[in-house]
Formats: sequence, C-alpha cells, structure tokens
Amino acid sequence: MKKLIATVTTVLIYCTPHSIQASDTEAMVNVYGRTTTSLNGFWNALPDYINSGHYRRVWEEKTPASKTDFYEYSFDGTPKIAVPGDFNSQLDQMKYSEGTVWYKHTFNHDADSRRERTFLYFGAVNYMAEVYLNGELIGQHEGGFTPFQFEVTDRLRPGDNTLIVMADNRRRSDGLPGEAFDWFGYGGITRDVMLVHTPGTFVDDYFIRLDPEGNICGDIHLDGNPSDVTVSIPELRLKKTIQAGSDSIKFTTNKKPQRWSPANPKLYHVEIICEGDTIRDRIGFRDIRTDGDKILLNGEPIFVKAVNIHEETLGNPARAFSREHAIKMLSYAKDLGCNMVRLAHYPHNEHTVRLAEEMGLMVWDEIPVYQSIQFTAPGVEEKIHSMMHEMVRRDKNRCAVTVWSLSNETWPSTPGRTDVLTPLTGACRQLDDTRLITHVINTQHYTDNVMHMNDPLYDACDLLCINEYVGWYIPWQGEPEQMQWDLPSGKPLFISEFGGEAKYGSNFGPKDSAGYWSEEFQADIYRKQIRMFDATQNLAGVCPWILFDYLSLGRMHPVYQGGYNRKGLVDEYGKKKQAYGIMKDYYSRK
Ligand code: GCB
Repeated sequence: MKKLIATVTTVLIYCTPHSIQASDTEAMVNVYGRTTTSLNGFWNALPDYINSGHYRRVWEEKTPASKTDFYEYSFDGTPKIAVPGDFNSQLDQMKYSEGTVWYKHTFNHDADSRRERTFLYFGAVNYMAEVYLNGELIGQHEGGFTPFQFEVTDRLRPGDNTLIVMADNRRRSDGLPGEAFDWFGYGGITRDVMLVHTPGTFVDDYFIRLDPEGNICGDIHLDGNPSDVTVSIPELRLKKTIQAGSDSIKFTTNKKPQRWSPANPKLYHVEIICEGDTIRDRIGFRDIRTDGDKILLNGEPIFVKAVNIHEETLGNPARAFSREHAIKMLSYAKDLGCNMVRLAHYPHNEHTVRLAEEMGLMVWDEIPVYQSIQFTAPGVEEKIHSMMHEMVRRDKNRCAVTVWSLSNETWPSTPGRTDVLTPLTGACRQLDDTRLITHVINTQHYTDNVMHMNDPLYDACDLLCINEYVGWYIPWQGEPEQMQWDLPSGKPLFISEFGGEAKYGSNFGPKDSAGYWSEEFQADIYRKQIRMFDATQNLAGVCPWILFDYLSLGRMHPVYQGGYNRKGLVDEYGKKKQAYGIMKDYYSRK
C-alpha cells in the first residue's frame, strides 16, 4: 500500500531512460480506459474569502451538540456548483477573485461492486488542493493542470462517504506560474473526478512507441506483484506475452505499423493484459525529429502550421474541460488549416489532447514555467520537475504530442533560470527521447531590421522558438522581406508567437494606429508578418498568438479590451476577425 500523503514538492525522481516510476500522487495513465465511478456532479461550495477554513477545521463538519454550541461555517445552505467546472464562472461572489473554496460531495460506495483496489482521481484542481475523505486528510497536490490520485482502498466505507476538497487559486511567488501571468487563473475542481477500480495488480503505466528502426516497442509498469503481461494489437496481428519478472517490463517487436500524420491520423486498438487487469487504448505511431534546420515527420520535411490556444470556453468565459468544448475549439484550428495546436501555457485537459490526435492535429504540450518564476526559491526546482513528470506521464502515449515545451519567456538574468532549465531538459529527454523538446524564448534584440537570437537556453532546445510581436510591441525597422535573422545555426526556426490586438468590429478611430484596436491594424500586422515569413529561408513553422480572445484582467482598456487579451483571430464569441482569413490563406498555400 502506498503512503497516502505526499505533495508534488517533496518528490523528485530521475529515471533511467524509459524506465517508469511515479511519485505517490502521480496518476495512473489512461483513466478513461479503466473501470471507474464518476464523481462529477453538483457539489456544495463554501467560499472562504479570508482563508479561515483551516482555523475552523471545516472538514470536521461539526454541528452543535448542546444549546451553547455554534460553529461559524456549514456546508448546508451553500450553493451547489458543477464539478468539473471552475468556481469563478459559477459563483458570482468569486467572479474575479482568487481565493479558496471548500467543496463537499457525498457519494455512495457499493462495497459489493468494488474491485480489490480503489483510487480517487482528480483530472486537475487549480491550484493547491487538499483532499479530506470522511473527515481525514488523505493528501495534497500543488499545480493546476495535471492529474493526481490517492489510493483509498482502505478508507472507503460501504454506504455514504464524504469528500471535502479545498481548492485555492491564489497566485504565489513560488508557484508555477508565479505571480504574473497573462491569463485568468480559474480556480476550483476544473477537471473530471472519479473513483478508479483496479485489481490487486494492475497496469498503472505504459509507454508504447516506435524504436529508432520503426518497430513497435514499449515499457509497461505494474502496480502490485510481478505478473505475465500480454500486449496485443489485433489489426497488426501482434500478440506478445512477456514473462513475469519485475514490475517494470520492456518489450520489442518487429512490427512496423502505418504512421500517424495530420493527413492520416491512424490509431490502433491496443490491449495490455496482466493477471486480472485489461486496459485498452488507441495508440498511433510516428517519428518526429529535426535534421539541421528542418523538422521531419516520418522522415519528410513538414512546415508546422500551428495556432496558440488557451483552455477557455467560447461565449461564456470559463475553464474548458470537456470533449464538447474541445470539439468547438479544435474545429476552428482545423478550419484555419492548422496541423498543430500549441496548448498554451499549461497542459490542457486530456479530452483535448486525445481529440486533437483523432483530428490529425499535432499537439504542443507545455508546463506553466512562465516568465517570472523564482527558480532559486525553496522547492521550486522540484515542483518544475514534478510538473514535467506529470505532463509526460499523462500524455506520452499520444503520438500527436510532438513537442514538450518546458518554459515560456524566462530570462537569463533571473537567478537560477538557465541552471534549472538546462538539466530539466535533460531529465525530460531521459524520460522520452521520441519528441522535440523546447523552451520558448523572447530575449532577442531587434536592431536595424536584424533579429538577434542568442539565449544560452537555445543550446538545450531542439527548436529555436521565438515570440517576436514585430508590428505590435515593437515597430518594424524596415521592410518585412528584408528582415535578417542572426541565430544559432543547425536548428529549425519556429515563430511560436506573433500578432497584435483588435476588437472584433472595432470602428472607432484611424485604422493605421494601434491605439484603436481596429481589425484593419491587426490584419496589416499579419500581412507584413507573412511577407517576412515568405522571405525567411528555412523557417520551420509559425504559430499566431492566439486563436480566441481570452480573459486576462491585466488588459484594462475599458473600451477595447474590457479584461480581454484581444490578440485572437476570433473573438470570445467565435466571430472571425479579418486576420483570420489572411492566416487561413497563408496556411492553405503552405
Ligand atoms: C507573450 C506571452 C503570452 C502573452 C502574449 C501577449 O509573449 O507568451 O502569454 O499573452 O505575449 O499577448 O502579450
């Protein structure tokens, strides 16, 4: 039985290449392929504006026993809000607040239907979570965008069980992200919650992929006792049994599958069986690598046509969490002509990643190591590693994920930055050497129409990513087609962000002035950027910032922004701006 209380801050694991290990709270992979009981639904929500819930010990749910007793909290009479779902969009009084909400949910556990072991799984809680089951703390988790679990086999009782969960989304100087970030930090239990039922020994993790020769190979990890394991892919007539040895199993084959690509997003049904446990998944196979300044997908050069996306719903701002939300968002990316989505700036929900894979969109997965991180503060490096582990663990079987992005816009002048992020890159490569690994950088100097890119972190990257915003944050210094690039040689150049703001339909002032947020001004930035792209030799891909306008309260212009970052090609209701058509034309001819 595992130790139940652990925080991500206390666990740092460095694996040998492709060996699989987990911290106590790291979730088993592919929960959607397992026997589960959903705990989604409407939960009581008790806002705690001044964080007094710990002092009052709200998880004890005391009620007066005598005439002189009283307790200054109660879950009775609180509103019920949807889980999954952020609290900001559901509780008027929390609309723009960062703080704590205590959730309560009672569920019936039917002892007869139990398998041998049960885990309580959260897809994500933003940002700090504390979980109490039947009045006792069973664990904590820090980090708003990755799953975690606790084994509750011996803690569940037949009949009613009560869960109380603290979700605290206050920004923290030692958090990931840190104190400043340009999106809205929706708090709460933002992704699926479920009980996962397993036998005593079960497959908790696997990584099935291609070896360098293009044959299927894999690693499988068991939680429990050693057991024989059978892997089968019926369509390929592959059935391989590996004899029980230890809890970590490796296998190789001589099967060469069809390759997944945006044009042919082929997935195979895969079954992994160990004593008493069968897990099913749909897995694709592809090869992504760089060759000099080219990106090769399955051996062929590919121009990456990407778009940035935040995980926010259209129409009514809230954290997106469902397959239905993903269908809406990704359909725009497909219509735009994209072959990749950059899921900025944190791991998005698993439905989105799986759907992108089915739709033929490569995925860029990123951890929220964003701008002002306190790399030398106690525990921060460990948190960064844990988050990287949690992201890689969840998504490594999604072949559509072709890029692990380990930071966005950090600066060499920040103490510890390069010393922390360089070994992080090595640790990620050790876990998974089948993808491109990068950091997104904006430390360039643009002078006399020359873009100088020389950050020490580029040495660790497979891609030379740059967020450049010429035409918006910095004016053009010459004709776009005459722009020169001064960059480290031998790696692909990828423009990971560019763009500018426009309010849909804005018709307020001169169209050639940035200060009126006109669609025309934004469109002109795109036209010029495209002239520059066309003249940039060996450009490997581009990624506009951003597909949709999104909530970001630092965007304070009352007329044009109203709390929204307006760099979307599409507004927050789904209406396409002029720049959308310009980008779509560019992608259709690339
Ligand atoms: C950036 C950041 C992105 C911002 C964007 C902007 O460079 O990476 O998160 O939101 O600029 O709109 O300024």
